[in-house]
Amino acid sequence: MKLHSLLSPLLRQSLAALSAIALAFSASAETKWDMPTPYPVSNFHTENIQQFAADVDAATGGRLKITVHANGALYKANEIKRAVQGGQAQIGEIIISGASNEDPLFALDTIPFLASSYPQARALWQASRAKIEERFARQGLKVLFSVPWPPQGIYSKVALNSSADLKGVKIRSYSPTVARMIELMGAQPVTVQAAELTQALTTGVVSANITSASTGYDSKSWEQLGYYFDVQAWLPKNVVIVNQKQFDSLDKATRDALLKAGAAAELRGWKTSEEKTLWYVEQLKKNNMKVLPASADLHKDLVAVGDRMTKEWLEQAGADGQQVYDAYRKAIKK
Ligand code: PCA
Repeated sequence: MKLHSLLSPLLRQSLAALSAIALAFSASAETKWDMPTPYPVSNFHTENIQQFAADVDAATGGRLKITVHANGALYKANEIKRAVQGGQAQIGEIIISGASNEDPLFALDTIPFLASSYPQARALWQASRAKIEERFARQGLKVLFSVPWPPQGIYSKVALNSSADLKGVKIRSYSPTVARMIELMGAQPVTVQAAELTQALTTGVVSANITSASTGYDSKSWEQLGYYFDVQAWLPKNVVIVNQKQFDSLDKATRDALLKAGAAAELRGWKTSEEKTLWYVEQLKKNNMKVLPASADLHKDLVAVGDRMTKEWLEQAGADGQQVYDAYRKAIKK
């Protein structure tokens, strides 16, 4: 009796120690990833990514927890790629053409009128995906999925009849490829990330913008700009990239869960992007923006800029570029 009462606290202690060890084990089996993204919480890309993170959580029984840091809060839009490459963040979202000064393949989806509808954008992604993945892989990055923005147009304070009306105007750009286009229109590009757009417009750093109805809506562009020219010139894509070493350090079941959730996010994202396009344009109208198609002259000017950029691109992108371009042309028979 005496012995029992002496042993039982000891037993209890060792049991407690054992369960502490078990807890430590299960805690170490849980992996936490930070995911910086550039766009606002309510943007459809961000919502899609939140769903992706929830899917990964559910499929791994909580063993891989991805925390999404939207709106450039953890890393600014132009820092995210490097953060994922360096492993400071394990996973992140970027716009592909934001890195177009690193590789011509990253510029392809931002050439005016090369692929300017959803079916064409799909064909372009199919034709270019393998090569784009290979370029990211050279940088230690694995592509999980890619989703397009709605077609791109021009926001302006004044009515535009042709690109001559933009001569010398400071236009906001989000990538080197967009900056090149702005230059070729005779205007002045100023790089401003989406998170800083409202401020740049309010302070007059820029007085026009090139983006989608989606970002115009997110940043309430009607407060500064009266016109949206729904040019529909290209559909740039975001891509979700993972640090390859971090990916490889996961067990097979977790890697499979990530790939599966990524594939689902890609399908869902393309669908939402296309379905919400008209809704976004409607919101601009509801907020009293003048939403207009490009005039014949403006359209003609931009087609000429696109043709020139395509030529320049083919010269820079070499044999790989030509192959991708030919495959795309064949797919759309154009
Ligand atoms: N929105 C993003 C990129 C393209 C788009 O439609 C932006 O304006 O930064």
